[in-house]
This record gives sequence, C-alpha cells and structure tokens, in this order.
Amino acid sequence: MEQRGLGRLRLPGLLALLAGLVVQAALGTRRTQTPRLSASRDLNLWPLPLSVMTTPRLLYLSPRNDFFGHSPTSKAGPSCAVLQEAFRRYYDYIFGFYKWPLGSDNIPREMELQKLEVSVIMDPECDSFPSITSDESSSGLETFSQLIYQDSYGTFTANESNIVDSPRFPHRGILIDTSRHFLPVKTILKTLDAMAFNKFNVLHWHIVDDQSFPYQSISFPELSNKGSYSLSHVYTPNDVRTVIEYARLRGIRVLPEFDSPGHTASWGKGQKDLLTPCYHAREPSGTFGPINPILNSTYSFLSKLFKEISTVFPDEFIHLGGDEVNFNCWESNPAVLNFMMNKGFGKNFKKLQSFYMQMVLDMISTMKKRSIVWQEVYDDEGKLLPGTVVQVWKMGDFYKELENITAAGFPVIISAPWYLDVINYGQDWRQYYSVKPLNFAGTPEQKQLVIGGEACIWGEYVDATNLTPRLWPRASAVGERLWSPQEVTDLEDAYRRLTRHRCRMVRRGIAAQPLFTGYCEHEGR
Ligand code: CP6
Repeated sequence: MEQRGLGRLRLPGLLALLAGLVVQAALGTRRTQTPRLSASRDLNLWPLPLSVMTTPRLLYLSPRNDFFGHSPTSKAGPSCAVLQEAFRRYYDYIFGFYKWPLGSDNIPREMELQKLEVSVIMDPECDSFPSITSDESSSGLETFSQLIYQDSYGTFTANESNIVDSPRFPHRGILIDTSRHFLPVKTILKTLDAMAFNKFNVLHWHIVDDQSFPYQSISFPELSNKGSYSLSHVYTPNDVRTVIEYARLRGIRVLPEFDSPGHTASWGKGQKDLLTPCYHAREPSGTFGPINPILNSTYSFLSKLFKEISTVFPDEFIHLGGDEVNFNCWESNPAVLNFMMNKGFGKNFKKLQSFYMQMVLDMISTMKKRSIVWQEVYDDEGKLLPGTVVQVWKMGDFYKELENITAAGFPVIISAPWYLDVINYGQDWRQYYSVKPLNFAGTPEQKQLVIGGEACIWGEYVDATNLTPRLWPRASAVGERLWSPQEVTDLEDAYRRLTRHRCRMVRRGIAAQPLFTGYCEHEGR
C-alpha cells in the first residue's frame, strides 16, 4: 500500500528526553505485522493498536496551554490546520472534562510531561482531503488521549508507553441514511466526532432514496424543492461543505451515495419523465417505477447531476447504488419491452439493469472518479470497469460472495454482517466483533481485495433521537474488527476495554448506550 500523507504521528525528541514517552511511527504495510501487546491488560485503548508496550513508570501531565507542539524536525508546523485543530480538540478531551487537580504544581519535575511534541515524518496532508491511500493521520492523538487518566489525587497520568499503530483495512465506514429520516447537520457532526474516537475514516452518506430527496442540487433545485420532506428538511450546498470540512479535519472521507435506478421515487417529484410509467391492462396506471432507462433525456439529466456531485464531493469515489431494482414496472411498460427487443435483451431485465448501470459507470469514469456499487450490479454481470468497488450487503452466504467477487478481481467492502439498525435483546456487539472478514477461500491476492467494511444504520426506524445510542458503542465493535490485527479476538478483554471506551465516549458528549449492567467513573454527584 502506498504510504503518503500526514504520516504517523511521531512524538519523540524532546519529549522522549524529558519524559521517556514515545509514540512512534509505524511504517509497515497492512497485515504484515503481528500485534505485540505487553502490559496492556489494564489499559483501555479502543481500537487496540498494532503494538502497545507500557512500562510501570508513571508520567504526570500538566494541563498547560502549550501542551501540544510541533517538533523542530516535523514536516508540519503551525500552519497545518488539520494538526492545529486536532491539538485544540485533544487538549479538551484530555484535560477539559475533568476538574484540574489542586496539587498539579507538586509533580516531581523529572516525572512531568510538559510537552507533547508531534513529528510528522511524511509529507503532510494539511490542506487536502483524505483518500483511500492516505496514511492515517491524527489517529495517533486519539490513542495518546486514551492513555491518560486521572489518578486518585486527580493528577493526569500515563504509563510510559511505546505504541506502533497502523490500520488493518483502509476503508472503515459508517453508513447513514438521511432519506428515510432527515438527520440535522449537528447530528451528522456528532457522528463524525464518534467516528474519530473509533478510528472510522469513511462517512458513507446514503443521502437520498425513495422517501425523500434532501440534497439541494445546484443544477436541479426542483429535486429537493419537490422531493424533500419539507423545505427545511434539506442539505444546502453550505451544509454539505460543513460536513465535508468537519470530516476532513478528523481524517474522514465523505462518500456520497446517489442510489439508482431503484430507490428513486422521490427523484420523480422534481424531474419530469425521469421515472418509468407503470402500466396496468395496457394503460398507464399512474404509478411510477425505477428510473426510465430507455430515454436519452434520462442520461443527459444524470450526466449533469453526477457532474455536479463529482465537484461538490471531493472524494475519489461516488457510490452509485444499483441495489434492489424491482423489474415489475419495467415489465409492464410496452415501450420498455420494445426497447429491450431492439437491443436483443429479450425478456432479461438484468440485461436492462446492466445497460443502465454501464451508462452511469461510464459517466463516472469520464469524470475521473471511481465507482462503488451494491453487489447486485456485480451479480447481474455488468461488465464492470476494473477497480470498481463492490459492496456486499446480502446476509445469505456473504463469504461465498466475497470469494466470487475477489476471484473476478474486484475490490470489496463488507457490510452484510453489520446492520446496526437491526436490534436484538442482549450483547449483539459480540457477533459484530467475531466476524472474520477474510474467512473465505481465496488466494492472498483475493484477500488483499477486501478493502474494509461498513457498519450501516439504515433510517427506516432511526432519526436524530435514537441514532447515536443505537450506533455506539455497537459500531465500535466493527471499528476494532477493521482497525486492529486479526489476532485481536479476545471477547472478555474486548468487553472490559469497550465498557471503559463507552464511558469515555459518554464523557466526551456521545450518548452511547451501555453494554450491560454497571456504571461509569465520571458519573455521580
Ligand atoms: N435501503 C436501500 C435499504 C436497504 C438497501 N438499500 C436494506 C435492505 C435490507 C436490509 C438492510 C438494508 N434499507 N436503499 C440494501 C442495500 Cl436487511
């Protein structure tokens, strides 16, 4: 894997001299290193880093305003907004949520950590957007912040530690659905905060669907004027920029999904002749089906819409959907049947779906973007451009599907075992945690094609009132599965760390639900 970007945070130099705490760079490629864990038993790191070594030596921190700083040898400096903003946030996460100890002046000097020097050793991505090949940036500060606790005197304390870290998979996503229920921007920003605490790096924004079209398009304002739940249930261009920038500062990519040709009922309200008219007894029934794949006007509309999307969203990828297309309406429509006859598709509607997807996929590639599609698009034998990413969502035998798709040479994203909108009594996080993403028959090359996974929180039964507790800490289990080495599978150790991580999230303002009975240290009067 290409290594570039912000680089690991390396915190040696002066810091190491003064205090002996080193959080150093990991330069290895993924899956080539095994975890080394020593004395990590009583730590509460989540997700567990590649390697943690702690000593019994305690270091004390003083909450000085200039606690974070750039090392003289760092490739980044005070003009690096991503780092400056991260310093500000993590100062608050470490010091801001507690009462400061009265005795913090009395720390023996040789045991006091006065400064955390951050050294970036790769060319930093201070102003650009994170990408699939980015080295994972400010995650080093998250781990550092998790090492620190207050001792019984209230002093900020950390064990001397050496942490080497690097993610197992480069794509670690959360899917949110803003069509079934509108999610206010501030709820999305909260989700991005929680994602950063769990080292997720992709917000898969399933922004529109049958029920509503909240995306305010610049080229086609009628789509949201007519297709949103109301004129206040809309994401303006400014809202979208806010989400993208907030995500960028946390090392998170925003992956937009505009799902078609199915799941598009709301699109039809503001765009005449876009959807297929369904027929009943040789007459138009007044109802509409998927996008109409037989009209030139469809493709000129889509081309203009996707051109806009490709400039509004800076990510290299656009998700095109392609799932769950209901063929009944196409089948009822005489003009569609005629078109299929002329194209030689006979009565094979999968060929018509492929024809449509191929047109959209070609558009995206001329826009110099890459496409992600749901698994049906692969299953239905579309001739996919190499590099098209296939997302596996059907629960059935998803390991078999992973085997097939990777054997055909396509990168895959796994979401089948991780539908977090589905709730059960008990500790279902254990199932999410126990998934083995590479547990299918295949060559090492095939395994390399698994680029990661996504925890999905579909919106039929979820809005701003229950999104956060339903996602967290259950999604944290997925986060560790995608970040930590594959050998990290001990459920009891995970339970212990996750219980504390959940309390840490609550302390940081995330309304994460409890795993089981118990309490958080920060609670009480
Ligand atoms: N919406 C869209 C959904 C689902 C999909 N696409 C979905 C279907 C079944 C389950 C979970 C989600 N709600 N547009 C399929 C990817 Cl179990």
